[in-house]
Amino acid sequence: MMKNEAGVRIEEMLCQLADATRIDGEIWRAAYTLEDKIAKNILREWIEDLGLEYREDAIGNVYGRLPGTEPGTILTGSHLDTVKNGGKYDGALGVVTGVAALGYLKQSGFVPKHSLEVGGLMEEEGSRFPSGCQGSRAICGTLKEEDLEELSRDGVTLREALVSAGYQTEALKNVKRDDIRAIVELHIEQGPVLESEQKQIGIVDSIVGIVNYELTIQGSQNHAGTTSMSLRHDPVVAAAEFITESTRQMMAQAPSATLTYGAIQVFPGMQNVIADRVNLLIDLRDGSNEELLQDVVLLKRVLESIERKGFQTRLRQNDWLESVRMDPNVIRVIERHCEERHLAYKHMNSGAGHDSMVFGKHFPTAMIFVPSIGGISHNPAEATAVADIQTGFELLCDVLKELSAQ
Ligand code: HGY
Ligand code: MN
Ligand code: MN
Ligand code: MN
Repeated sequence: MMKNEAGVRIEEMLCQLADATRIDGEIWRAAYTLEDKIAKNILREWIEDLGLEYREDAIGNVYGRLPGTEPGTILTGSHLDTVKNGGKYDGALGVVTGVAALGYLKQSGFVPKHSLEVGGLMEEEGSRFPSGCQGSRAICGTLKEEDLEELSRDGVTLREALVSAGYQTEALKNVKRDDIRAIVELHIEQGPVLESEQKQIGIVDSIVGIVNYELTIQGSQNHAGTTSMSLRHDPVVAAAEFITESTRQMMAQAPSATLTYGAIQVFPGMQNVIADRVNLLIDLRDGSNEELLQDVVLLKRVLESIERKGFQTRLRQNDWLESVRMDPNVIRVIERHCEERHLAYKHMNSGAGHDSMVFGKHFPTAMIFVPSIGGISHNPAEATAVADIQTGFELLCDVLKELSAQ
């Protein structure tokens, strides 16, 4: 057998998926777009070629299934969507490795007691709409009928996007699962810890809490040349002050928090116009829900200081995902197989969000991380060594076999 045969094949599959879904040279597989459809067609071909059962649900999650002899399902996989100008591995590695693992187990004659399934999940990133994890929320039954209207961006609601992509929104209630016994999601670490400590595997103990806001700071639109500096009400200056002051205070008072202003829009957006308003997208995270609540208080205090200077503001919460601990039994299974394979592994917390943070509230769930080269993610330069992919694949096969027999 060729060295790292599965790892090499998985890397090829990831390249195929990325190459087929590039727009203007960048990977951006947003939910319910042509790129999403292309990715699903490729996935379907792989799944069927491996002799697994293919299925798609009404929110657009796709599944490959290796049927078991008894009821109940062990789910692996991850998300199929990517951020704008994203990489090949975030999400896709878990999906593709899951397909490869189930294909390998089937070919080796393994018949699971409880069915094994790999899922390619919808819209984890918020790639299209203001909040993420729509596929996993629907599986858990927490995506509500009204969310289909409430979630909208650029004038398109989630329902409209679903309908235009050919999905039957009335079947949404059938997406909820009650057959899942355990979930294991394999993912790239997206940080530098495993590489710098020369570990092959990360076992995730918990995932951070995340709050996402959209903030509008309203100023007074006017002429750039005739309005003196002391008389203008420039929301761009207020936004700059808000960003620097909140960042400074957060670093000083909440060292474990991460605060990101990933998108700034200025309206109407011309060099000779003092802006009418500025929109900011805010991502705030912390290890525990208590800490996150305190961080929000800090953020709102800084915002009040901007309001006192005469700016009206509107803070809209797009998402609140609580931090969650992974399941101790699934963790133990992963750990035992790491020991058996003599792998260098490490328990760690995830600063990135995952479908597993939604699943973790409903099903026994845990995650396997593999190293990210240079700790880079949400970037086209994202990469993981083939040898590490191979290790992740082998460990995932072991873990799925054991979980399916429990
Ligand atoms: O935003 C996140 O942490 C993840 O990559 N969805
Ligand atoms: Mn991501
Ligand atoms: Mn991801
Ligand atoms: Mn003029």
